[in-house]
Amino acid sequence: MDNLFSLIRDRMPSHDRAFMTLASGKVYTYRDLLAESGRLANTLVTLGVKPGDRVAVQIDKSPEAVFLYVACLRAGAAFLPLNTAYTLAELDYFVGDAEPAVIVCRPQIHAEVAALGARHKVLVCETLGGDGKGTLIDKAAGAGSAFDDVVREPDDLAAILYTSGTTGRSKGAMLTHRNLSSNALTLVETWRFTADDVLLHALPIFHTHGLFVAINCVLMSGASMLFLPRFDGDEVMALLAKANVMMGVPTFYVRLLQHAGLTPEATRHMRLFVSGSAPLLAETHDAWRQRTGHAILERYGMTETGMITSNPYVGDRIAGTVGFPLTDIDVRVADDKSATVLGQGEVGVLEVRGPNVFSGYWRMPEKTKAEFRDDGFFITGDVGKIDARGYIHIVGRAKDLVISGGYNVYPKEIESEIDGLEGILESAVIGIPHPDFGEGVTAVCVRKPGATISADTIIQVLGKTLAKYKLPKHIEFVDELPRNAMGKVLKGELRTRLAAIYSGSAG
Ligand code: MCA
Ligand code: AMP
Repeated sequence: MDNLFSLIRDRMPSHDRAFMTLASGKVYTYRDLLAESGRLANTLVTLGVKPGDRVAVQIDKSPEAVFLYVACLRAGAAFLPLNTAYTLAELDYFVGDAEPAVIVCRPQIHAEVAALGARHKVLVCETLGGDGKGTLIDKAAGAGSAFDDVVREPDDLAAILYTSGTTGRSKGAMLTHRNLSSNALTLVETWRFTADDVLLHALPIFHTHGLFVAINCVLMSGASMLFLPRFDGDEVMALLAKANVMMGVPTFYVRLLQHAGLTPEATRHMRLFVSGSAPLLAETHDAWRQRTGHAILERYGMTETGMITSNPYVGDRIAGTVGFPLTDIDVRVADDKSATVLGQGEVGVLEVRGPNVFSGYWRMPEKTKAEFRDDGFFITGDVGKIDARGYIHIVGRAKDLVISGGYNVYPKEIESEIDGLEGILESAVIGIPHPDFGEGVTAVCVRKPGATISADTIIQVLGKTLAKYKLPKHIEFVDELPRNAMGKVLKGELRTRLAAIYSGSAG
């Protein structure tokens, strides 16, 4: 029985222990987790979900959303979480591509999502709100809490997480029970999680960081979490005393540093602060150490691979590095074009192999093949080097990608939308250093001769189809885009030219 949940069950502490505590003080025990996920698993089966079927969810963060994730594992379904910021236009693509058996959405957009689902022949559309109420929960209330977990092979699908491609549409990364369980076990050991830990959870739960890194570490160690609906600096500071571990994207740390209450006393009880999903600036690492006495542990991962490297739990956590490969994971640096493996200190693309690496992109065998070397290494698209002590440094990206507040934005997607607008000749989307989000999505646009289209109009139109976090924070109009002899837009030159536009901006 290699269902990830069977491992979790084997390691579960006394069922009376807390699994999740809310800011209100309400506690859900491991017994509640078993009962509620059992009810939901029975409900999924009644709705027609069979092992291997996809269950697509676009729902706000709530304890019930976590129970639904666990229910999918137990029922052998593939959990397919979607960012709540996605618009209906974006959702349409994911539903059409993944062909889920069931969609679970927020109650307020049920009519629209049900109609969208029906167009793709998805006939079951249930609701679940951030308050834990909805048609799915109504149905689960009448279901039994006992459920026989479905037997899964290690290579069976546990989840699909969509990740945008640099060209074309988003790709569904297929993650297996082995991928998730091996990574969770490794992280529990590396970061020394035990049943006595309390993780402050303020991340969204539709991406790898909040879902698999945070929640699976808690589940695999029988720990508990202080579960907040979203990141709010004041609330985090107020509740920090009740936790001993926190995971966050760099923006969390940047924002918390603005709190006068962030002192050595306020953080003395903390065992670990983890950062990832985007580069943590050395200055943030240093400022945090000065203010609290804690060295943030930076780690590195991807949707396709889970966590790949980590700074050490014991030993030097070096600012500006992402540490060492995790147990059983091989990392090497190779020349992007020739695939030649490079030596220590040489800069190239990072490649990774191990039980954590996904099984491929959903229904895209060609794209999958293109991202692997013949010997099984996955090409991350991140540019880095390995120093004399074995620490890995990420120095850039071979992929055209902007990471804003931990969310990935693919310039190509935004450029295509802008280029389709009346009055626009062409555009280039780039990331510029941003004091709050790390990188700010920035569009450089060339109008057609005589056109007067404004930045406000561009934002307004894009907002109809694109998630808000993808919208440019600034639009710059230029007469022409700089290009090299081959006609390729010189994005580096644009980045240099606009480097200072967000300096001093509060966020
Ligand atoms: C919100 N906005 C953003 C972002 N978030 N804009 C750009 N980038 C963002 N990340 C927009 C809002 O829609 C709003 O628009 C305006 O910015 C200000 O919102 P604000 O209230 O400041 O934002 P927030 O709600 O506080 O959110 C900021 C956040 C959030 C807390 C940093 O984005 C967040 O939780 N990020 C974490 C993402 C994450 O979990 N990534 C992990 C991916 P308007 O003013 O127009 O309404 S997993 C991964 O990357 C790999 C595997 C890994 O290694 O972990
Ligand atoms: P995603 O696949 O959306 O989860 O994003 C993964 C990407 O986030 C990686 O390929 C990196 O470019 C970036 N990333 C994650 N963690 C770090 C980190 N600690 N430092 C720099 N980049 C990171």
